[in-house]
Amino acid sequence: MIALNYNKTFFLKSYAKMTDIEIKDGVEIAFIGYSNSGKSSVINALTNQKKLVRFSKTPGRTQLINFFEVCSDFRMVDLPGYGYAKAPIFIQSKWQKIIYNYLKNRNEIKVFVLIMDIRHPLKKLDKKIIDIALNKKVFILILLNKCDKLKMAQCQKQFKIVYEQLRLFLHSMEILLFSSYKKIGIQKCQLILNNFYNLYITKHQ
Ligand SMILES: Nc1nc2c(ncn2[C@@H]2O[C@H](COP(=O)(O)OP(=O)(O)O)[C@@H](O)[C@H]2O)c(=O)[nH]1
Ligand SMILES: [Mg+2]
Repeated sequence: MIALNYNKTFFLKSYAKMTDIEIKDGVEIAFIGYSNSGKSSVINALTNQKKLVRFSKTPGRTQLINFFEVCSDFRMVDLPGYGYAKAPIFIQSKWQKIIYNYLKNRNEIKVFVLIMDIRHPLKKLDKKIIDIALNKKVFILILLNKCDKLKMAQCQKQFKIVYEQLRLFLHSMEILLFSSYKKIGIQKCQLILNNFYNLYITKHQ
């Protein structure tokens, strides 16, 4: 069992369109969520780096598909956030299409990491992402991020709400309390991703 060294992650390349992506094979982990849910902060926390993924106070700024390499066969992909209310509708729907297209058609994706603000879980577009993953039979790792914002009892209550709503699908997903600020859930998340890497290399050696 190989443990990945997440600290060595580096920025690989950005793409505006799926058809431009020339990277192939290996394991890809797609980071998905509403803009401002904390995708960039989560990737920075997982890789123990402060500025690997630029994040700004202006949500919705990431408008590219950004690839980060953990090792030669394992990449993290930061997708544009969906549902940025201040962006014009046509821009929103354009980006939604790019995200859906990438998630549906990219075979390298082995895990969807769906990031939600623990205070507002399972919004409309989150459910759509879950549908795509279930149809594709891809594992979903749900991170209830910003759990530092709530007391433990409230965190558990929110966890239970999400757990109950997804009860039928728990065979292909895992739900974790997470905080990129307080570094909660990082190790568990890394272990789960390590498993997918090991599955891949066992099949391909
Ligand atoms: N309290 C708290 N705030 C967070 C956490 N993760 C991200 N944030 C904040 O949420 C905002 C959006 O984060 P960002 O990573 O840019 O989200 P993205 O738009 O999904 O990439 C920023 O102001 C972050 O500082 C967390 O775990 N706890
Ligand atoms: Mg971001």
